[in-house]
Amino acid sequence: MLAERDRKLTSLPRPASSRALLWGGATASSQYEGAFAAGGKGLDTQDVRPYLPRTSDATTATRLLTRSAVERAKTDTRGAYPFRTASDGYHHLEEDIALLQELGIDIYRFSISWARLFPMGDEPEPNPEGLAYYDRVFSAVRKAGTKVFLTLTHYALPLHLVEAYGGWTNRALIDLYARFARVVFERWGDAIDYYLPFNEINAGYFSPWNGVGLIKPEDGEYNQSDVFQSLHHQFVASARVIQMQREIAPACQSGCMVADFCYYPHTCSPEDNLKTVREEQVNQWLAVDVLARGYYPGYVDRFFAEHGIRIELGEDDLELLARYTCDFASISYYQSSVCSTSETAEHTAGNLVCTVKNPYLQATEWGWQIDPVGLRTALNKLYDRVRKPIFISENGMGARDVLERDGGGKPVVHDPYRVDYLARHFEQIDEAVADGVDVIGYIMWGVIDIVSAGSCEMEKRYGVVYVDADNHGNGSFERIKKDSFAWYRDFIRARHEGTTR
Ligand code: BGP
Repeated sequence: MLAERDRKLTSLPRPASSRALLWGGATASSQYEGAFAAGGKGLDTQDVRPYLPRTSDATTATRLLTRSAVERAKTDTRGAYPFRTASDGYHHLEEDIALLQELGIDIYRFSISWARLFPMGDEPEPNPEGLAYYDRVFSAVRKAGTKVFLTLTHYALPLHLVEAYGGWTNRALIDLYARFARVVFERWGDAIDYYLPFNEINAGYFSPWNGVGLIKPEDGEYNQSDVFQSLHHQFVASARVIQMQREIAPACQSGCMVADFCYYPHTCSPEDNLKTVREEQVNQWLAVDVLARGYYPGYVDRFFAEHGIRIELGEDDLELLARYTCDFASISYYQSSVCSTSETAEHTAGNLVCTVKNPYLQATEWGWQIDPVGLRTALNKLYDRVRKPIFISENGMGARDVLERDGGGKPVVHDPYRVDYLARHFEQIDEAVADGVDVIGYIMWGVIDIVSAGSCEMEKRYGVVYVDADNHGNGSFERIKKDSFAWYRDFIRARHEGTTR
C-alpha cells in the first residue's frame, strides 16, 4: 500500500511522454536542392562557399567567409561550390518523396530557400517560380501522407541582404524576414505541422556567416557586439513570426532550436565545473531561455560586461519576447563535449565547435565523439529547463560511405556503423522518455545524402539513401538505398505496430 505521500506523487499529472513518437528525416534547401540559379533563385550565403580539401583551417575558411572570398566566388568558374549542385533535390523531388514514403517516416523536415522566394531578399513580391516549386514540394509531401516539419530558414540568407544590409546586424531584416514568413504561412500554413523560425539559432555565435550573415573581417575577428546584436534581431524576428503564425495558421506548432553540445567537465575540479556551467549558459541555454522562456537571463549581463558587448533593444522587444515564446523546444545532437580549464588538453572537432577529447568515447572520421548516453542526458537537461515538449530535430552520423557493386553488379552501400549509431541513440531516446521527458519525435539528419554545412563536403554522408555525387558536383546523382534504409524502415514499422525492437 503506497504511503499517502507516495500516492500523491504517483497522482501527479504526467507529461504526454506516452505519446507515440514521430520518426522522421531531414534535408535543408541549400544542402539538398542544388539548382542554385534555376527558377529565378538569387545567390545566397551558401552558394559562395567553396569546397576546400580538409586541412586544419579549411573548415574555417569555408565556414567564415571574408569579403574577398565572396567576391572571388561570384566570378570563379573553376572552383568547386558544392551547394550549387548539392544533391540536386530540385530535379529529384517526386522521386525523393517517394523514397521517404517507402521508408515510412511520419514527418519530413525541410527548409525553404529564402533566395528562391525573394532572390534579393527585399523585393516587395515573391518570385512566382519559387512559389511554384514549393507548391510542388508541399503537394508531394501531403500526397505521401507525411507530416511537415518546416525550417523557415536554414543557414541560407540571400547574398544581397549581406552585401547591401550587413546581414542580421541590420534591424531591417526583421521586417524583410516577416514578409518572407507571411508568404509561407499564407500559402502553405495549413500544410505545416511543426516549424522552426531558425535552424540552430545559437550557431550565429560560432558561425556568424552561416548563422547571421556576417562577413568575416579580413583581420580575423568578428565584433562580438555585431554578433549578439544580430542574434537579438533573430530572437525578435522569431517572436514576430510566432505572433503572425498564430493569427494566420493557428494549428501550426512553433519551435526554437539550438545545437546541443552536452558539455561534461574535464575533471571534478570546481573550476572545470564552473567553466562548464558558464559555457553551457552562453553557448546553448541563452537562446533557449530567450525563445522558450521569454527573457534574457541574468548571466547575460555579466557575460556582456566581461566581453565589452553592447546591443540596442527596440522599445517593445522584451515584451514581444515575453509574449511569443515557442510551443516546443528542439535540438540538434551529434556528440557530447568536454569543458576544461587546462590550456594543454587535447582537442577534437565537433558540430560547430571544437571540444576537449573524451577518453571514454570513440569518434567519427571527422572527430565528432559518439555518445548515445549524452543524448539522454541532453534531453533530460533541456526538459528540466523548459518543461515544454522536445523534438530531436537533427541527429545522425556523418561517414565516408562507399558505393560498391554486389555479385550481380547492383550498386550497394554497406553502412553497419550507421545502423549501430542509430540503434544506440534510439535506445537512449526510450530511456529519456522513461525518465519522463516529453519527446515529440526524432528527425534523422540528412536522411538523403546532402552537403555538409560545416565542411562543404558531399562525401561526408548522413543518409540512408546514397546520392552518387562528389565534392566537386560530379556524378550521376542516382539514388541508392543503403543497408540502413531497410533497417530504419523496419524500425519505424515495428514502432508503428507497437512491437518494440
Ligand atoms: C548542423 C546543421 C545541419 C547539418 C549538421 C551536420 O549544424 O544544422 O545543416 O549540416 O550540422 O553538420 P555537418 O554538415 O557539418 O556534418
